[in-house]
Amino acid sequence: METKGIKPDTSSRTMPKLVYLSLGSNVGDRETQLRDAQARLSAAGRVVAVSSFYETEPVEFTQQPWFLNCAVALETGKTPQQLMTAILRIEEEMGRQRGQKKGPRSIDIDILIFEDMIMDSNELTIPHPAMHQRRFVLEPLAEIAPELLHPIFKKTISELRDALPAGQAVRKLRTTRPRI
Ligand code: PH2
Ligand code: MG
Ligand code: MG
Repeated sequence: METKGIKPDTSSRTMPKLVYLSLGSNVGDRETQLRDAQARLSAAGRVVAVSSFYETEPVEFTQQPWFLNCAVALETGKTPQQLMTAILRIEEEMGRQRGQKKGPRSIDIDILIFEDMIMDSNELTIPHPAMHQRRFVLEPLAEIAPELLHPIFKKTISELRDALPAGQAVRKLRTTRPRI
């Protein structure tokens, strides 16, 4: 077969991937911790979009303080496993204590979507298995990526957000933060 002028793509291993993350905090100075996590994530790639901060009602484990949540778009050359390792390190460096499952935490960084990848291993499930049920995820994410397609449900983030049942209070914070 003739492949005139078309070179095989040998750069794919290092091509940056577009990844969406959810950040949350409900212990300590939540706003400072979200900003600190965003800054630390720049070491793992290029932060290309950041949502507003949202004050959110705790869900799933409800007997805990309200969270501050946001969404981040990150361009990274890392694999999902490498990114997860970097995230666990950031959480640890920021003093996260692991106690009650889904309970209070100074910082939580979750991988929501990694390009259009679908994977399910012991350590990592992508897309995040609960993201489509969580207003605290979909509302911030819809602010930076309303048309992004969920690779399994083939629905956009704003469609998933609009399909949520009523409940799960989420309030956008007045933005007083300096632009990064
Ligand atoms: N994280 C959880 C469980 N519940 N609720 C809100 N509002 N925000 C969170 O980030 C959150 C939660 C487990 O990671
Ligand atoms: Mg989480
Ligand atoms: Mg987590």
